[in-house]
Amino acid sequence: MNAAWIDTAKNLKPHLFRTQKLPVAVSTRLPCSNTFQGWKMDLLRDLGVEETFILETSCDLILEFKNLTVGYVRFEVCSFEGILDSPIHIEIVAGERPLEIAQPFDPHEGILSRTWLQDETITIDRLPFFVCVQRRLAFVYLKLRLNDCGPQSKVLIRNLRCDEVSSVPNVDDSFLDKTIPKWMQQLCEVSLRTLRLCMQDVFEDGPKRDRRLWLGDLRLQALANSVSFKNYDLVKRCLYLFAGFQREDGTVPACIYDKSDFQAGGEFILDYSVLFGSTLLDYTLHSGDESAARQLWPVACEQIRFALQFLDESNVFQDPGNLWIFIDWNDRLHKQSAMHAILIYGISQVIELANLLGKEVPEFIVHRDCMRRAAREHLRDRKTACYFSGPDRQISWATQAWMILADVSEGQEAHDLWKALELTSENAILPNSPYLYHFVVEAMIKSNQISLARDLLQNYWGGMISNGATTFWEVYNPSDPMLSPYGNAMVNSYCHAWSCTPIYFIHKYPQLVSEG
Ligand code: RAM
Repeated sequence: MNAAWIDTAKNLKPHLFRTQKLPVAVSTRLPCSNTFQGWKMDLLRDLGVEETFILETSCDLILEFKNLTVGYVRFEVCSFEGILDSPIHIEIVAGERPLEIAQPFDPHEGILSRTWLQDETITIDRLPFFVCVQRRLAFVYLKLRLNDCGPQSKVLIRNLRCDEVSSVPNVDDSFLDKTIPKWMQQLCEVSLRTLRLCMQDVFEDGPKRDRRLWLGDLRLQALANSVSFKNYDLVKRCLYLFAGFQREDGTVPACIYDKSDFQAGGEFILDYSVLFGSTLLDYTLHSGDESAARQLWPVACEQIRFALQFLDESNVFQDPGNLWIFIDWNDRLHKQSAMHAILIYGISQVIELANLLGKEVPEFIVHRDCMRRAAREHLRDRKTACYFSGPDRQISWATQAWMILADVSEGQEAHDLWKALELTSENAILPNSPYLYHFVVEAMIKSNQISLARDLLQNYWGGMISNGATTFWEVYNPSDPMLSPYGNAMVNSYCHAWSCTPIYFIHKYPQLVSEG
C-alpha cells in the first residue's frame, strides 16, 4: 500500500452535481411473451409537472421516469381521508427494468446478496411526513404501495422527485453530433447517459450494483470519457487508487470499494491487471499529463512481469488454474489463448508508454515478439485459419479479436479472419457481455472490417435500445434474455460502465459514419 498515492487520489475527490428529475408517466405492468424478459409497461397516463397521487391500500402506484436515473428520491405523504388509526407502511420498490417491478424479489435466488435489489419500507406515525430515501437508487420505475393502514385507506403523495447525482453535470447536447445517422445519435446519447451515471465519487461499474471501481471497466469508461466529458482528474484519481493499493507481489487489485474509506477488494483478475499500463497510457495521451505516468510507470511494468511467469518453454501462456482470468462472462469460454493475446497487447502498450517517457524496455520487446511467433506457431489452426484455445482447440470470438488487437494476426489475414470465423460459426463461442463486444468492434475496425463493426454497433447496442434500454447493460445476449452471471437477471446491472463505448467508436473512427 502506498499512502501518498492514496492521498493523491483522495485529494481529487469530485464535486457531485444534482439535477432534479420528475416522473413522466403512471404505468402498469403486463406480462408480454414477445417483449425481452417477458414484461412490458403500459402507459396509464402522462404526467404534468406538479402531480399529486392518491395511494390506496394494497394498490400499486407505478411511476415511470423518462430515462434511467441515479439519485435520491423524496416526496411528501399527506392525509387524504379518515383518521390515522395506526402507523402506515409505504413500500418502495425501484427497478431498472420492468422485471424488477413485475416480479416479487422473494424468494431470492442467485449467488449475490438480496440486498442489491432495491426495496425499502418506510413507517409513518404522523402526517404530513417527508420521505427522503437514504439509499441512492438507480431506476426507471418506482413502485409505491401502501400497507397496514388501518381504517385510513388512502393517502396523498406530493412533490415526488429524484435528485439525480453525478460528477458531471447533466448531459449536454454539445457532445452529440447531429449530422450522423439517427441510430448513431441514439447510441451516443445512451452511451453518454450510461457513462455519466456511472461517474460518481469514482468511476463505478454500475450505480445499482456493484457500485465499485473495477479496473477493466475503468479502462473503457476512460476511453468514452476522452471523447466526451474529458474529466481526466477522475481517471487519475482511480489510477492512483489502484496503484496505491498495490499488493506485496506487485499486482494491483481488480476492484476498489468506496464505502467508508477506500478499501481494496480481495479479487485479482489477471487480464485486468495486464491492462493497467494501457489505461495509464491512454490517460497520458488524452490528458497530456505525463507526471502520473512517470510515478506509476513501475506499477505498470510489475503487472506485466507478474503475468510473464506463466509462459511455458514455448512462450505460450499457460493458465495456472488458480487465478481469475475474466475475458467475458461465459463459463464455456476457454480463456488461455485470449489471455495470451491480451498479455502481448498489454506488453505493447507498456512499450508505447516507455517510448513516450523516454525509457527502455528491451526485455519486453523480446517477450512480445516471441509470444507473437508462438501464437502463430502453436495456436493457429491451419485448417480453419482461426486461432484456437485449449486441448479441444476451441474457437471463439474472444480469441480472434484479441489476436488481432495483439497484432498476431495482421493485414489481409486479420481481415479474412472474420470470414473464417463465420465459416466455423456453429462451434464458435460468442461473447455475452458488452465488455468483450467492445474488443470485437475494436478488432473489426483494426482489420478494416468497417461494415461488420457498424452492423455490430447497430444490432448489439442498438438491440438493447430496441428492448427499452435508456442506458446500456452489463450483459446482453439477444437469444438468452434471462442470462445472468449471478443466477438472477434482476440483480444484473442495466446501467453498466463497460457498455458505454459506442460513443468512443463513433467519435474516434469517422469511417464508421462515412463508409455507410
Ligand atoms: C462484475 C461487474 C464488473 C466486472 C466484474 C468482473 O462484478 O460486472 O463490471 O468488472 O464483474
